[in-house]
Amino acid sequence: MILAYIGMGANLGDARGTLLTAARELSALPGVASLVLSRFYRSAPVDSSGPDYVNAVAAIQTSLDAHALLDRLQAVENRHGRLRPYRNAPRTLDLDLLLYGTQAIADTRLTVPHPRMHLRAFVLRPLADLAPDMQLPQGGLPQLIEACADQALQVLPD
Ligand code: A4P
Ligand code: MG
Repeated sequence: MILAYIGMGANLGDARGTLLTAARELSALPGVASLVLSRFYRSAPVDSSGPDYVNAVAAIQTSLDAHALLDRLQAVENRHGRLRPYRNAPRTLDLDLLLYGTQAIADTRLTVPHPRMHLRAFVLRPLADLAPDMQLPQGGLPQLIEACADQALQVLPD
């Protein structure tokens, strides 16, 4: 089993409801043994447009290899009506593979660790809910969060 972290985001439709449903769908996938979800955060779009985003991170234990997991993530995105009209377009659901164990992957389909995760509080703050002591290649989470441009994140109540 590999411990993988999935970044979840949405800014169209019932964003929070979609993230909750998607988390349930991920936990029910064959090859996914457990799922723990962070708190939900609201933030303004970063390098993107449209309504505010809701973001969260899920930690899963999985026997799927990284590319098979990406296939499943994209299938869940598509089931929730994800369209890709242009780069960073508003979206009903975005599921990014942030970390897959300690593996570094760089091929035409997949870059892991996710190349922009260390720059984004909307990823790092929910990640810190699940793994406060985690070290990324660029540093620890508290220092990285402090250096992020997107500081105005709001924790959504349960
Ligand atoms: N791909 C490569 N590596 C990965 C990976 N680690 N995880 C490839 C997932 N996919 C990966 O992804 C495009 C291609 O990236 C895929 O076909 C896959 O083979 P996509 O999901 O179609 O497009 P995307 O999500 O727009 O791209 P990307 O690069 O993930 O976007 P970002 O950089 O994550 O930005 N602001 C707020 N507040 N909250 C957000 O959630 N999200 C974005 C998306 C911008 N601004 C935001 C938010
Ligand atoms: Mg994506």
